[in-house]
Amino acid sequence: MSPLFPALAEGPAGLPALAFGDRSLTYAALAAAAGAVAERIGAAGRVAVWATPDLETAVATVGALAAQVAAVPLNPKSGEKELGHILADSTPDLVLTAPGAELPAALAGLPRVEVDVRATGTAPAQDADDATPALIVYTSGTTGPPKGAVIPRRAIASTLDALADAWRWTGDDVLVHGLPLFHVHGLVLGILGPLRRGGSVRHLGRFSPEGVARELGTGGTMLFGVPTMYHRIAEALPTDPELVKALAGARLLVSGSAALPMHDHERIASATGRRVVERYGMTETLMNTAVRADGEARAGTVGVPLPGVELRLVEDNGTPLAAYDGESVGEIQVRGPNLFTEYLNRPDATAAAFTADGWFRTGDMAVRDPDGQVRIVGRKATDLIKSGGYKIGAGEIENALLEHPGVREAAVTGEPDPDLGERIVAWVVPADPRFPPGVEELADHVARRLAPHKRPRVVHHLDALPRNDMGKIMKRSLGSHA
Ligand code: MCA
Ligand code: AMP
Repeated sequence: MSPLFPALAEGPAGLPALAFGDRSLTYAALAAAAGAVAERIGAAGRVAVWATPDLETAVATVGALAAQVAAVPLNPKSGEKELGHILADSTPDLVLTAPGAELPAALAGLPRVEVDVRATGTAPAQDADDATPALIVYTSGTTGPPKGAVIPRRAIASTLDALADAWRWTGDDVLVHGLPLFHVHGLVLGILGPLRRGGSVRHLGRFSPEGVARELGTGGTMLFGVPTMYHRIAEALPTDPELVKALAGARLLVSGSAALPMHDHERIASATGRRVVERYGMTETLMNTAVRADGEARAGTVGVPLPGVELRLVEDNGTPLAAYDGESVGEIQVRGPNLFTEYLNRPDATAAAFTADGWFRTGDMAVRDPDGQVRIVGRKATDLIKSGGYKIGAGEIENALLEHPGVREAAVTGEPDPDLGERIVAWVVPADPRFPPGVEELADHVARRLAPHKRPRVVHHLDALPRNDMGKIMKRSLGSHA
């Protein structure tokens, strides 16, 4: 397979590749620093990356890819239980960090390699097999702890090239975003994407509408974000003429990771004259569909299948839907070079995720318009919650809540939230009704064990959870108990 980043070897050496605030690296400096990482980790089986929103995370990942060592990006806000699970499951040989980063106790047992962005080294020349695991990204399911999706080099190359085709994404583009770097959206699309094109990325460190206005207003051409970020932009537009100007001047505004509500689409379009385009992907599949830069930006659709991606809608019994009538709903199944290989150490879950002939079951429900555009209408599992663009399993939060001494029983649901898309709601039967644990206490408990974005935002106390004759919790009837 050809190199993932041709520009690193033969590209515009003096051009900017990465910028995080006022810290930046040219292609030549990135090649040298990533080469030094590759030299140091060459013999490792797998490495963890402490994925803070910094230059070092990008250099660490490019270095691991150059060494052909699979990288496991870690959320630096992971709680002890989640981190413990990911480390026990992925067994990295070492952890790559920024110099001086403070690491939690769970990582104390691992050798620590600090990334020096000024170092000079040369990545060992190796023939890369496109099936080689490049990244292992942890993603939540409905129950149990997150699973590690093993993403091969082939998937990264094919998804980024397909997006380049859809969006006319070239080395002239300057991408702006403030996405976290431990998920596909921020890391693969947001960092590896520009590098594969020989273009550049300006990362905001932390998302803010002001940061977007500044970077898009001074040369940025594209913006990537989750709907919560576009919602916050839509809120800021009426009082921020700089932001209006910056968005109006951008070449492409892209939203993904969850559905962008029509109201935010409309507010941004009417203030800036620009329509946000959506694309649809998943950790396991990278990108499946996109609204094309040369296509009609019809609000509410996620566009058409990307080149190389086969996509079909199937009925409950597995029969593919024959017609694109804009009405018949089916589960999206996909096949193509963009897919992950397996869930690490979970052959059972891997087998269940695919049909006998290799289609991946996404669990997303959609219709297709007569012209082939895909519109997502829902999700098969009610126990998956999308909050701020993060996928969160109800089961893992319920398990964490049950470990709190004040909780006897717990159920978790998602409810609509204008900012987050969905917010996490906990329904709790207290161990002692006289001292029911409050929302702050339970939020802290979950944030400490799992991650802050998994914390419940609302807690309801009940005498008992509604159950059916089989003893199963009837989540759909919980709303009437609020
Ligand atoms: C508040 N905080 C707490 C607590 N309460 N921390 C610990 N314990 C507590 N009890 C802290 C938070 O950690 C955070 O800290 C601050 O308060 C505010 O948190 P919050 O309101 O939750 O969120 P936010 O920081 O405002 O974040 C909104 C966001 C974020 C920026 C939109 O949700 C985000 O970055 N989402 C992106 C998700 C994403 O990339 N998904 C991609 C996966 P502090 O202020 O220190 O930060 S999907 C994917 O990859 C597929 C392939 C796809 O299709 O894209
Ligand atoms: P994750 O597992 O965190 O990678 O999230 C993948 C899920 O995000 C998909 O299965 C969809 O449910 C959702 N998703 C991603 N992009 C979109 C979009 N543009 N519109 C609606 N849902 C989306």
